[in-house]
Amino acid sequence: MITQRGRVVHTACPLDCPDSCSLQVSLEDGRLVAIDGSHHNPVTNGYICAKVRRFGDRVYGADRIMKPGVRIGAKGSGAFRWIEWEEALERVAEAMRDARERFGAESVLPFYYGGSNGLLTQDTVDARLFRRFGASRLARTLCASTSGAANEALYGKMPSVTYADYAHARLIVVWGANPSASGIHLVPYILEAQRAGAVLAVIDPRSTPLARKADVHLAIRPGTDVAVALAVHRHLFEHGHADEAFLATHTRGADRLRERAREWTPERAADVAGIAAADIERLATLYARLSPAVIRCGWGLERNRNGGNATAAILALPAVAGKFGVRGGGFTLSNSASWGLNKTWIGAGEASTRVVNMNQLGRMLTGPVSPPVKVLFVYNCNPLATVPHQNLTRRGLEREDLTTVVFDQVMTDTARFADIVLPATTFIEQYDFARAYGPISLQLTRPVIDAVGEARPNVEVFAELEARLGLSQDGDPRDEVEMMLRVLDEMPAEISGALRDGTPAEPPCGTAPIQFVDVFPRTPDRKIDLFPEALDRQAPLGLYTYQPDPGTDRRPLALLSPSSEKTISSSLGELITRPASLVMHPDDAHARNLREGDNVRVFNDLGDVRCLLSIEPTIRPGCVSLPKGLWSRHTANGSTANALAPDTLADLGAGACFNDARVEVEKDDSDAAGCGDSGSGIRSIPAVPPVPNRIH
Ligand SMILES: Nc1nc2c(c(=O)[nH]1)N[C@H]1C(S)=C(S)[C@@H](COP(=O)(O)OP(=O)(O)OC[C@H]3O[C@@H](n4cnc5c(=O)[nH]c(N)nc54)[C@H](O)[C@@H]3O)O[C@H]1N2
Ligand SMILES: Nc1nc2c(c(=O)[nH]1)N[C@H]1C(S)=C(S)[C@@H](COP(=O)(O)OP(=O)(O)OC[C@H]3O[C@@H](n4cnc5c(=O)[nH]c(N)nc54)[C@H](O)[C@@H]3O)O[C@H]1N2
Ligand code: SF4
Ligand SMILES: [Mo]
Repeated sequence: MITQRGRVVHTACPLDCPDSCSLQVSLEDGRLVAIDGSHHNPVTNGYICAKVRRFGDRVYGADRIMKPGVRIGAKGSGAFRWIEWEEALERVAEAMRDARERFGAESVLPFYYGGSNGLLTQDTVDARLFRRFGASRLARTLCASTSGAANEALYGKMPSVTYADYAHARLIVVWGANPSASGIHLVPYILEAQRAGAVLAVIDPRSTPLARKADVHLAIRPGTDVAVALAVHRHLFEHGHADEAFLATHTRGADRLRERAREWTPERAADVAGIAAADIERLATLYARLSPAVIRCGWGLERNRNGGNATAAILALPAVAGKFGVRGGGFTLSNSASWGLNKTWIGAGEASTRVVNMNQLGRMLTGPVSPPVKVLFVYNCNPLATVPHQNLTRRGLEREDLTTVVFDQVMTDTARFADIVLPATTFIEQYDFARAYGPISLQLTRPVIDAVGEARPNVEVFAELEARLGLSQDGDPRDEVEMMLRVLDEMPAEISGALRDGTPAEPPCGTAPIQFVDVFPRTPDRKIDLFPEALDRQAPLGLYTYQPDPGTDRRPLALLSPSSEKTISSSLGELITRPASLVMHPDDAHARNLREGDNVRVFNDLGDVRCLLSIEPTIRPGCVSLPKGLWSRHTANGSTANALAPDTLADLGAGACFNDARVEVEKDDSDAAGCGDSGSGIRSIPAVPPVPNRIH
């Protein structure tokens, strides 16, 4: 027993959220009774989001998987016979051996993403196992792949401005991010700066809480950011606001960027983006005039065909305008690379096997591919809820000749399709390292309660499988504690020393680096590459170009599916009891004769979603929105936004294009309307009177 009666213990949150809060957990008789923020991490400042305050409802909830199971009903029915770990692991090992024998080791596909964003629960023993086995490799492109490619090419992922430094800015530009839901600890620093006179600009098709507080809100058409950013560049170059001395000393490729920006007059960009030219000029003028100026570049804008170009054009702005070198100036994207930690030591070199793009899982499972996928091993991920083209993914998961293993904490939509389910521990039952990607912090998280049911940590399950498959080697860390210590040992001593002592660790760049004072581009020549040739060749039309709206299936409305305050991706979705509502602008509702609370069908050629309607002026006309991370139980037909998202790939980094979904909406008069019985065996949610379901 780790715990005793009535204690408060400290740990951290490793979920896929930029903030990585420090937590204090109250325990009684070894049970979690409350969870809240602590002051260990100054950015957490004693408070956390409402969803993790409810984390106990996941840990002890009705959806928790308590024991390994083997499927007894139809695929997707969620009916299992509960078995012992011994039998479950042997079945998994046998399926992997059998697939290797008959189709080659690449017929096994590990599938994992953001469930456990920590350094221990991913890319350690799991990677070692699948590399040694020779499984197909996964291109982890579901998120941040597109923006990461741009950041890597321009800046070599130079560390970003951290949250606290926003208080020093005179101009804050929040571009395609909604921190009020997706990184709440940034918000107080923005408000503090505003109180001190800073100007706030927000570029977002939705009127997010910060957009409503902003001095300038550009409610652009989704996917048009590159045009707007280039118009700002044009203004800087043509009105003498480009920092020519900085450009000459610290950058390459400025002339080519200048050339590409030339054609983007404010009028042309405004026409493409569906806003007023004067608003673009206002943004450009403010950006030229005010310093320190910081841009919070989010992930909303990367999720479309222009995402790579857009991110590159936005990230290039502080270089052209000369915004670096002062506290509160520069840009923020992801800070996950700030620690410079790698996993070259895990005991298995990078394999050279086939690479599968995770955004096209459905194609991979249903298409003619060689070898076919015979074993799909899902962990840290809920692909049926989170990857594009849901109907194709579902069809793949229904394949009778596919063995699907799902290793998760709760009975997710994907787990219901498993042939074998394995119960996983949560972050309060296991060790991990929580690395923030907004602020710069790294914390050791530790088991504060005993594992619930028969749940086991990733590290132990993958090590067990290795042993069964004859892939263990002498000296391999085997159990969780050994592996945790090994991760510590492989860190620079200053970092691991602090973590061992339970004090905050600092990376070499410090926790609040000033760009171009404390940190510099990590490109080979330490210059910013404003026109990376490789990217110019990679992007279908070249770098700093705009591809018009594909009008997927010629549908008129752009469907966004941004993060909501209720879930982290689909994690904790089991705790949402209300049916989902589509948010639509009053003009669009009026044009379709739709009313608040109507049952609607949102559709395109890929699928349809039957849900409720919420009419709100908080979204620009021509756009509609459903929350990211819904479960099948939240809609009347079991489909979510992902059923409408194309599995095409973004211009850079082969990233997902969730926000390229184009849809039409009509009133739903079918029998299924208003009831949560999805036909996929999910318990039904009766139609409830609609409430405005604000998802900001
Ligand atoms: N509560 C909560 N927090 C989370 C998450 C969560 O699911 N829930 N997810 C975490 C993860 S995995 C990530 S990656 C981050 C993502 O966090 P964010 O960077 O905030 O990304 P999104 O929530 O996808 O979208 C942000 C905003 O982009 C807008 N947007 C959509 N398309 C466009 C466009 O083309 N241009 C512009 N300018 N704006 C656009 C949306 O309206 C939305 O308000 O949040 C993390 N934090
Ligand atoms: N429509 C739409 N879809 C999107 C997006 C969007 O903007 N729109 N955004 C995308 C983004 S930003 C992201 S990051 C992806 C995320 O997509 P996913 O990686 O699928 O993330 P989650 O939905 O959080 O699912 C993670 C699962 O891992 C499980 N898990 C957590 N910890 C552990 C552990 O220690 N061990 C094991 N075995 N399992 C664990 C959780 O219970 C959860 O079921 O979704 C993407 N999907
Ligand atoms: S999800 Fe984000 S805000 Fe919530 S506790 Fe975890 S790190 Fe903090
Ligand atoms: Mo993400």
